[in-house]
Amino acid sequence: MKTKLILIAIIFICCMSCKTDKKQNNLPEPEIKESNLIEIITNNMDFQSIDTILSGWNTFEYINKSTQAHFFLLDKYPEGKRLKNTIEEVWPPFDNGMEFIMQGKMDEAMSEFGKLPEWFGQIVFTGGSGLVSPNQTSITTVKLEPGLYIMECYVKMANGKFHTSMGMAKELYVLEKDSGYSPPNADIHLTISSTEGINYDHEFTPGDYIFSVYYKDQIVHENFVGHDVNLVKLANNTNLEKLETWMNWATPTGLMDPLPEGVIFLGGTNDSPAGSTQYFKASLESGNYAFISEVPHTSKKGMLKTFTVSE
Ligand SMILES: [Cu+2]
Repeated sequence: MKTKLILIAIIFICCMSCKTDKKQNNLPEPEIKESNLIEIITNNMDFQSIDTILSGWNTFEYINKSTQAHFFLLDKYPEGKRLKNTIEEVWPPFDNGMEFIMQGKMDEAMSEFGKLPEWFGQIVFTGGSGLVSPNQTSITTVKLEPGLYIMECYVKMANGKFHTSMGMAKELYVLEKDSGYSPPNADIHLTISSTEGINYDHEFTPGDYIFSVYYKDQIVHENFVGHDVNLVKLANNTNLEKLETWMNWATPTGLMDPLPEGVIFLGGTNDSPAGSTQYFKASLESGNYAFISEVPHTSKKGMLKTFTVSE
């Protein structure tokens, strides 16, 4: 059972790829991006971006022009697997499993997740943005090894369907050639770990900041995904318990439209391996904010940290 859960988790995180045919000549011609800023636009349930980038440090500007919240997560695929394999082998168990979760049939859901292919466990979740609310933009810097990645968003629509199945899954080729870029200089250093939660040492005043996020460790949480960091602007009356419950996709209304009330997601850094560091930019104004992970029981785990920005 445990193995099945882990498998599910992995699948979930990634959600999409390919066929065993390894013919490199089937790959699209590289479209090399020399600029350090890679634009990704979501108009509805899509990722509009270039298909091929250099390896090493890359900075992504993710512009959400849609009416729903999204993120992008970069899943490094095992050799020979592509989006087609995910559509055929990974999406059906996830879609069926989610339907069972919504019906309260957890045993049946687990049994569906147990049908995930063995290679799902070899996917490496390599970072990306945190959640981004409608009309918000996030800037995230990530270090990427060469290989084939699937860029995905597994937020759910109001009917429980994953955005991946609606078109938010895209192949991204990372070439051997290194971008030569260095990571930015961070103003605020965050660490996240399964035992200590999210930590930082800084007083916040209004302004523009670059945050670094160091993943001291990484584990598979109860909902089968790893921890990440999302920056959230809170209203005066935001119900934090509702936000905490919403952040767990494996609940019937978790990570699903509509967003909890009084919450604006401003990006962050997505699930990535132990020892990795990602960066994100954000502008803070006076008011209340939180850092929160997309896992269950964030307050108990130290992965829900509220803070106030004051003049
Ligand atoms: Cu989405």
